[in-house]
Amino acid sequence: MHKILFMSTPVGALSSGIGGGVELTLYNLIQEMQRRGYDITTVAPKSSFFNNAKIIEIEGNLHIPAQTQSRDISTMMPKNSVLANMWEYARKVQSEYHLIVNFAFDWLPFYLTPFFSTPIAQFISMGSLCDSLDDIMDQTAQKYPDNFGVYTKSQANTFPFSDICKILGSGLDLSLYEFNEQCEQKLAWLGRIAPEKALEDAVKACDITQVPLLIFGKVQDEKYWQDILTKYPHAPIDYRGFLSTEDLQRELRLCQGLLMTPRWIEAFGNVAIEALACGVPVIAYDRGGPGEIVEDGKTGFLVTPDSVEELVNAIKKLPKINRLDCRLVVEKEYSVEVWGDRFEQWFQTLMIKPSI
Ligand code: HBI
Repeated sequence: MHKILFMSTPVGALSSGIGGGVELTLYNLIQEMQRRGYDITTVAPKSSFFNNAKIIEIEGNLHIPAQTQSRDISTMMPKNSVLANMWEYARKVQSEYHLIVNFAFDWLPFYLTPFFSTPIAQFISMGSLCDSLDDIMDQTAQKYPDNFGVYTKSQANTFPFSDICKILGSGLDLSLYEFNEQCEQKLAWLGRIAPEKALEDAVKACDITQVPLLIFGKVQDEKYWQDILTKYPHAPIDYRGFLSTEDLQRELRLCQGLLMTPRWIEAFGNVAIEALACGVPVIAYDRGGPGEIVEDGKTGFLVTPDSVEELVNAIKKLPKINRLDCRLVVEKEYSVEVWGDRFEQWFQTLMIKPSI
């Protein structure tokens, strides 16, 4: 039985929503690899929880989300760092595992990699954000060129080691998402409510069109959220909170379309395939992962980044999209089976072969 150790992000407990897309990626990958007969253990900050998963909860102080810092920031370690404690645990138990997989977008795991005897696969969950992190990632990639996996080519292209990255895409357990042919006259926005996700553009577009906007996700930056409410007091918005996948898709599938307004190079944009899985077309800024996922005119519309005017024009064209095409594309490209094959092949090339 192959035993693999997943090392989570240090910014928040799993299922808190603070970890954003990497939480969904971790959950789906654990389920899919367990289904394929792998023994998966996940190391994560205390209070982490996932259904049907073995979680080792580690004490310690959370790390600052990298996207809130400037590019030239020096690497900082909080007192009693949960990340340092997670990797101290990994060091102790490493000989029990055939592979370790790092999901943290932080300096320490990359620096520690050569000190470990068990191979470490590096899954990079965002585009380049910080010079010191780019530097240690590049140094590690030069030593272990087969060990770097990313979501998309546009994400890989933000790093100096883009040519050695394995492009793995993403996947969903489609049985959790119900296709809906009919829809109501309302739009959705889904994600961490923080400046890099530019929710304000979606709210402005709905203020102009007066099409109701359902907002799903965790408020990560309270001041940013309050500023939006103050600036657009008459926008038809309805904040639905951070919902479970089951509750989210029940409301999302009734929407006419999803607006994706990333200000940064979104590494993938799991929310895009969650919407498409429900038959909901996606209107997205043509940058990063969404630019590779949305097929313009077929599963939604790609618009000039940061153009609210083009968002408004695309909203009017949504009825032209055949909602079944959205579901069919996800079944073909983004099922956990297709995605799981890519991850399993990558892991197989890296892991210690278990002794017979
Ligand atoms: N910031 N420092 C740090 N470490 C992470 O692992 C991290 C992060 N910010 C965001 C984040 N992970 C996830 O939300 C994304 O990887 C999706």
